[in-house]
Amino acid sequence: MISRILRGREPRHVRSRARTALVAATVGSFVAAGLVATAGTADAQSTLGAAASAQGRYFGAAVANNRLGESDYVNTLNREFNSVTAENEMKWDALEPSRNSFSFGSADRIVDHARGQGMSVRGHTLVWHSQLPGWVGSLSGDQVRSAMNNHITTVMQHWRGQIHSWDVVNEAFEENGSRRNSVFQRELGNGYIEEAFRTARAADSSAKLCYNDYNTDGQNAKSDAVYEMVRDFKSRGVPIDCVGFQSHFNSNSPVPSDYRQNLQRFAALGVDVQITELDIEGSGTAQANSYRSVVETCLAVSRCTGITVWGVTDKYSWRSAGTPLLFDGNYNKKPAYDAVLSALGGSGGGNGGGGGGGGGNASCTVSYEQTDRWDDRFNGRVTVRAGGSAISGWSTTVTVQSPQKISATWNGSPTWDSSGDVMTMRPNGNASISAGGTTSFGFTVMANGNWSAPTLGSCTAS
Ligand code: 9MR
Repeated sequence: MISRILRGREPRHVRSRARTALVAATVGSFVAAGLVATAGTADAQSTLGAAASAQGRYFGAAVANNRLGESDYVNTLNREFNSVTAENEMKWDALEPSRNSFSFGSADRIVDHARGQGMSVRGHTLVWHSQLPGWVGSLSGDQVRSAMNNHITTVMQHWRGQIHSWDVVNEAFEENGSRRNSVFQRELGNGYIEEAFRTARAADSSAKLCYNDYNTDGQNAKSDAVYEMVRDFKSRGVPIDCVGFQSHFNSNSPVPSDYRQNLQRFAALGVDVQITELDIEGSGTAQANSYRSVVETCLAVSRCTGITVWGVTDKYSWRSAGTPLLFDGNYNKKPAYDAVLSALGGSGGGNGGGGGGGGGNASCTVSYEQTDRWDDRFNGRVTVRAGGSAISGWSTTVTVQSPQKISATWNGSPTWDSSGDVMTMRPNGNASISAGGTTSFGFTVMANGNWSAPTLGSCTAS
């Protein structure tokens, strides 16, 4: 199964793929950006995920476990998106309905589906006043503290290494910038947010830790208060890595004119910014233009690492009547879809049904995740995803940093440059991938003291 390539020190032992997969479920981490090293082809990409990936971003959707049996839903999700958020299944009421009794089944199904498709996962959300089971509200003082910390720790450890970013605290501020009067605020005081972030870092150090809120997209009293909190956290070394801007827009709450400046001022504090729950009520050209401006905003802010839309189809949106998403109720691409794809530098088949997207051009993208780690080495997996057309061959490069050495590979046929640091990987068997489909290969890196993630070159398809 494993083709061993002798480069530098040998691993003490090389595990089987099955064993590796098992271990990967419990350990492992995404790389620095919390997600992936990605690269596109020179050709325009024909899906949202591939086009975003070519820009170094992810493009995700909120999904509901109970829709995963609907083929149009799943096909659209699998084809277009490369990150998912559980719309409700990772909330406190779903995961811990009674004290210290956890129920992971529905959320596990979403995570398993995503990972099986080579998609990454955003975690939403650990500490929130809403969708909070009644038993939490009836606790007081240190009981709230221990319940909060136990919830964060148990949930994050359950998916340790599998979630690129977690919304650790959600919606903790009022519109005027004061703290929301939640059970956490009442019983624990201002320090609860800091405590939640510290607990989260200890539970899964591979996840990016985000604060997430709505109506913070432009500069206002609420976003000023969040900004001040993040500034304070960064100055005192409280672990925070990202701020999520939900970006639920409609005619009363349009895309703000200072959206970019606002995201930029947060990024300047040294955190990533993410657009986490995007939807824009409306239709036609007006809606398309608003979506375009959101994508352009993210692309203009180098630390804007990805966009998640709050659902796949208008049919199941929480604001269904406002038709706020990129696919209509029949999974047709809307003008907003075309605007987003083109703003991401992609091009596709224009409006149309849930077919395979555009095409003709062979293209692929690659993404990396660490799946395992030992004292002296780690395993990586690269997922190769075909664009909107089936491909019959692919290649990509994996570059490690000296003194790292790749000591084993599997599911691919490698060649090496003279330094031994750059591995070009090609298929070693059936090279075909269907449109939007994936394959993966793996390798072991002897760290030799350097634990940085390898970088990927662009994916070349034929
Ligand atoms: O989309 C979610 C909807 O299905 C739930 O009924 C609702 C319950 O509060 O939560 C919605 O998602 C919210 C998200 O978790 C946090 N930001 C606001 C979202 C829209 O209400």
